[in-house]
Amino acid sequence: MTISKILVSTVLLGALSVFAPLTHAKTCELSIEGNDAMQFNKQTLEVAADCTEVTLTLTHVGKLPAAAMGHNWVLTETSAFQAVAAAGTSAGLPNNYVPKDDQRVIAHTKIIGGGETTSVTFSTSQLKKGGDYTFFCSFPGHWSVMKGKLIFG
Ligand SMILES: [Cu+2]
Repeated sequence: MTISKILVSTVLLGALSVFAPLTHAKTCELSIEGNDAMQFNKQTLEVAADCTEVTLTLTHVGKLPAAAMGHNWVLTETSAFQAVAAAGTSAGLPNNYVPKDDQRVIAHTKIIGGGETTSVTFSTSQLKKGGDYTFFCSFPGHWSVMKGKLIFG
């Protein structure tokens, strides 16, 4: 970040704190692992109600390359997840198996291979407390087993 961007951010934060003194930004950290056996190590991820942002870190603890056993982390409403997974297969690896500019995608990482780590930060303003959200890997064939629920609130 350049000095001028930091200064602008500082000024903006200062202005926000004057106009909205009760609003506190809180970034919450989530982590999950994928492996060479096509598995995530968690079936549930929980985000506390006071988190304003979430940073999700995905680590591929296997050894296989992305072309053979790639993993990503995609979040949608549960009602949309199968359709988004199918659209992701059509989108292909150059698009990280995620449909471009699709409003149903709340957040996603890129596809990574064994030994790699990636992360994504997103605002919880897109989430409703108590909503039904599914995270999954959209690599073709993975989403039927590599999936779980994200709970907010
Ligand atoms: Cu996968």
